[in-house]
Amino acid sequence: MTLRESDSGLASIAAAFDLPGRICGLEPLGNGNVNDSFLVVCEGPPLRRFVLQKLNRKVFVRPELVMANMIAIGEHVDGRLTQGCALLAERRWELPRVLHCREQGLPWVEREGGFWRMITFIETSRSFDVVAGADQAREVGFGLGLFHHLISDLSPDRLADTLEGFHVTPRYLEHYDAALAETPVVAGSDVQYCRAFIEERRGFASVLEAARASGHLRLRPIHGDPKVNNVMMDVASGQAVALVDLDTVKPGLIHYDIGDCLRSCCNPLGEETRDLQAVHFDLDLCREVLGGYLAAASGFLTDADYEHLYAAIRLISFELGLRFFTDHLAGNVYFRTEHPDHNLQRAQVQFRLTESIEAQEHQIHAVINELRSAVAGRC
Ligand code: GN1
Ligand code: MG
Repeated sequence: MTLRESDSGLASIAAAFDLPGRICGLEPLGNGNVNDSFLVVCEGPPLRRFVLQKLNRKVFVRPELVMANMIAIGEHVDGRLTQGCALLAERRWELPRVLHCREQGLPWVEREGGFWRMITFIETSRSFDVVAGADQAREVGFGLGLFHHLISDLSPDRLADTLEGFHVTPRYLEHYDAALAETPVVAGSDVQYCRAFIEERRGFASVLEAARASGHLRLRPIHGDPKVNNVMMDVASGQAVALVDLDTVKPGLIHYDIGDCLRSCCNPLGEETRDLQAVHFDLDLCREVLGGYLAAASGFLTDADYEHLYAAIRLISFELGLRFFTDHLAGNVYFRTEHPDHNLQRAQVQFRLTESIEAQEHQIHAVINELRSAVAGRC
């Protein structure tokens, strides 16, 4: 891998961090919708890889707090791992490490208004945009469960709320109403479908926030974005080895995470598909993801947590569709897009997925109850 001339600006930002060797490779990484990511390779032996990211300051208005959360989580998990964890007896588990800047010693670099950070790459691992099968689905669920388990004793007060309103569905409805009020009337059956879809589910949007307000569900530390491609899988064993993309770590409801993981894993066509009619929620994958999750996380789940699982799965799919559709109305200002109707297409994928979830409500409840009984039987 060689460093191209055009990357010299990037290379100088990368070189400001305390890397272990000369940079010999730098290329775009992944397909995030919000931040810019690059893979940085350092000369060896052995070759070492890192991830350079430019945080989107419109989304993360206090990026230094994002870094503080990331460091707090890392220190907490390190402490837990030092004490030993039975779930990790036969598996590797890592967190991306934050590198500091050589000169100021800060865990970030600011250049021309940009906020940059460098973290370690999880070696000999890879991620997938769609789940490849039952075993992998179980591993993704286990990875999220393990992540939650390892931070379940970290007080949410130790984390900053870096994205106020993130996953608070009624807030997204308010944004939607505001965007709609500003939008000239648009004809078009796709837009009409989305508008009608949202209207029919307005009342449901507050289900998790109402449970939080009444004390049924409580705030805990969450990942915030545990979609399938944020779970790194060991290349050799296929086991989950890390959750990455820790920008959205903050206090929240673990139901946001569980719902997000399931809406992502159980959509076999992926969130970018154009084949709207074929979008569906795969119940078998749901059983695997939730089974994997509970194998690691059942120890801290309450009855109320179980009782809100179905609502979480339905809500987070709906919410992501609502977010994409609102951004479409607002002129694609939040999510990165490749064509003008990209967010409209993504919204419809999530709404189709929500419909499929609703059509399988009884079966999903049955899976939850079956897994819950199995957990109770093991206790
Ligand atoms: C955004 O940028 P990325 O892909 O990691 C978004 C998530 C959405 C996701 C949908 C901070 O994540 O909430 O689920 O797109 N992140 C933020 O692909 O809004
Ligand atoms: Mg993310």
